[in-house]
Amino acid sequence: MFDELSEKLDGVLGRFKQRGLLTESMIDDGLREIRRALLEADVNYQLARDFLDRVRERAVGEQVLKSVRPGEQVVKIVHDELVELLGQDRQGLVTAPAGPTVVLLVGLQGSGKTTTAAKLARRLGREGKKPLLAALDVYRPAAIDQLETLGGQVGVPVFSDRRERDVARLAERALEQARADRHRALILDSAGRLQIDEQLMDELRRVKSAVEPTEVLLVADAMTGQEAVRISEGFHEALGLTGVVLTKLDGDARGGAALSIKGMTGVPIKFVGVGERVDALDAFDPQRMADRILQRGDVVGLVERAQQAFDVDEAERLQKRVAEEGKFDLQDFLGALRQMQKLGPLEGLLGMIPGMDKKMLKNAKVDPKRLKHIEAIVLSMTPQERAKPQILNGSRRARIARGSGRSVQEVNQLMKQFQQMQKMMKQMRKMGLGGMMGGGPGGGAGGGFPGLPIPR
Ligand SMILES: Nc1nc2c(ncn2[C@@H]2O[C@H](COP(=O)(O)OP(=O)(O)OP(=O)(O)O)[C@@H](O)[C@H]2O)c(=O)[nH]1
Ligand SMILES: [Mg+2]
Repeated sequence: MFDELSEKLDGVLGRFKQRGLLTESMIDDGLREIRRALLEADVNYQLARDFLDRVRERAVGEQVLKSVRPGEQVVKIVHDELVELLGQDRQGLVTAPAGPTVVLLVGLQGSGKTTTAAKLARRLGREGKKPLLAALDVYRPAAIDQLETLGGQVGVPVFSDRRERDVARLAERALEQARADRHRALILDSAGRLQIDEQLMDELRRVKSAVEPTEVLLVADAMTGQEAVRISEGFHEALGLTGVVLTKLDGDARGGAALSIKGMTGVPIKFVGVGERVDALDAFDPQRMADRILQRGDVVGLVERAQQAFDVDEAERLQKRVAEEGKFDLQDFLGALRQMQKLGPLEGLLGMIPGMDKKMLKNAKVDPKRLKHIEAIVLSMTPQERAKPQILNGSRRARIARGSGRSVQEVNQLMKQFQQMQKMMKQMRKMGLGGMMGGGPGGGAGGGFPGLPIPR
């Protein structure tokens, strides 16, 4: 989502870094470019101006101009100010001191409330909070069905009553149920409207006073850009929000909303939705987001995603082979693909690694539908072939194609993909990521997926 902004900032800051000396006018030229990049990313105008004023003040002061590596100092200042703009500290969910933590999700139609409810429930479930979901969208029966389906997917019960019309009463009863069953979290999925209207706000206010939620989270669609900021302001004024969940950050929104919400409303972004799947919810961390925008790589995010999805035993086995024995064969390839499948889009994941080549990522993408075919192909090989892919000549490939019911072309394509991944593994090891992340030669104890972090 921040690709364009990221690239532009990288360009300007890269030029700063190359210079031995900086003058005030050089800084001004650079800042003008940064300003343009921010505005193109749809950042609020006033915010962008204040941001640059602060950067300039610090950059021309603070001995930066006289320092040995002024460019790097400027980069650091931009980074710090970006973190400041995004909200400084990571703001997690507040937990109720007694009784269940009640999270009320509000937002316009289609912003992602119901999906987010399920994602949050999954997250809280994993934290041992034994959550309960409740469907407050009484206007569309399909909305209740949707939540029930999602609840089933994440293994969280759903409270609903298709006959109850009074939403505040429904919320109260959900809370009673949560208390009775000793749930430590209750997530209320409310109905959306096409736009902010008094009736919607009134209903939500009544829900709010009925159950006194610990958190009132606005679910806002990042794709709507500055509109998301305006909506946040409206909901905040009417309800007093405690946080924002910004969804669809995986789309091609320009990122202005993410960069403006905290600054414009004072309400922190707590989570971001990064996909349709129930595991595609990340805690929002200003520090990490700034790192990503400045292409410093979201290594921590990577660790967290990996932690949630990896089969640790399999990862350790792979890690050991690649790092210690320098081996990576087709069997490993298959294992790696299966792991990556669980992690969601490979591209998004690897994009978090600093220095990853974007073009290489595109080539390395795993199409979920192809995994089955790939499995069939690899399983049609002899153990020797899997271990030594270089022996796969034309006639062997033809046999494998027949055996797996795939075309020779597909077998060839697979081999190409395999070689790319092999190359990628080498590259990641070269960058020292294997070692840094608990594997790799001299990387100390620990196992991880080749090049990817596996915290223990
Ligand atoms: N790509 C992507 N899609 C998302 C994300 N969050 C939600 N969606 C999709 O957005 C659409 C709407 O999501 P819902 O959760 O039904 O939205 P809602 O706010 O509950 O909608 P209403 O109940 O009609 O107001 C669905 O197709 C979701 O899969 C996200 O983070 N990324
Ligand atoms: Mg909904």
